[in-house]
Amino acid sequence: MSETVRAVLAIGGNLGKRRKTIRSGLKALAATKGISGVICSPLVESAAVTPDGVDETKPAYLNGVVQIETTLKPKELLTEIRRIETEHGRIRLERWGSRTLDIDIITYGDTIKSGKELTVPHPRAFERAFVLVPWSMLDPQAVLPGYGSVAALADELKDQVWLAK
Ligand code: A4P
Ligand code: MG
Repeated sequence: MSETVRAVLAIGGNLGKRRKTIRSGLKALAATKGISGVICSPLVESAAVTPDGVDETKPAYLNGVVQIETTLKPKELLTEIRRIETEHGRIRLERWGSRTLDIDIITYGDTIKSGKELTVPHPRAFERAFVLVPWSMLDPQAVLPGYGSVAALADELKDQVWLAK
């Protein structure tokens, strides 16, 4: 039997019926062999962050953070989340471009690794309000390996997101 690891995922999108797509993405995660105990944070809304900075002309994002228990290895988990993104109409055109559904691996247990295909913890999680704020709501005690308390990091950036209606 493979070891069960707790992983934290970020889920979000800014195109189409955002809440419906996220809900469907969560169902797809829960239905995936090797993934159990799917719990999602409250969803927050924020302006699109692009390589040129915040762009309020782009559709706003809806984001949440998801805790899972998994027996999948990190690369297997990445394969499954890519499959789920594609099934939800994700098309990759430009870096940080608008999308129906994005799922990123924020942490995988306490693993720290930097690779071509996968880096965990996610290299930009520490500076992203749309990850830190919902994560701190889901788990006020959470720690981002290498950076410390998620709640403390979230507190610095909380003005950048708002609770989705
Ligand atoms: N990859 C490496 N590490 C990881 C990881 N920990 N989790 C690789 C997931 N993927 C990881 O990702 C590009 C490649 O990163 C993958 O093929 C994988 O091998 P992608 O999902 O195809 O493209 P992306 O999401 O545009 O790239 P990236 O760099 O992950 O984007 P970010 O940093 O996640 O930013 N603004 C708001 N308000 N809300 C958002 O959710 N998201 C982004 C995407 C930009 N602006 C946003 C939001
Ligand atoms: Mg991504």
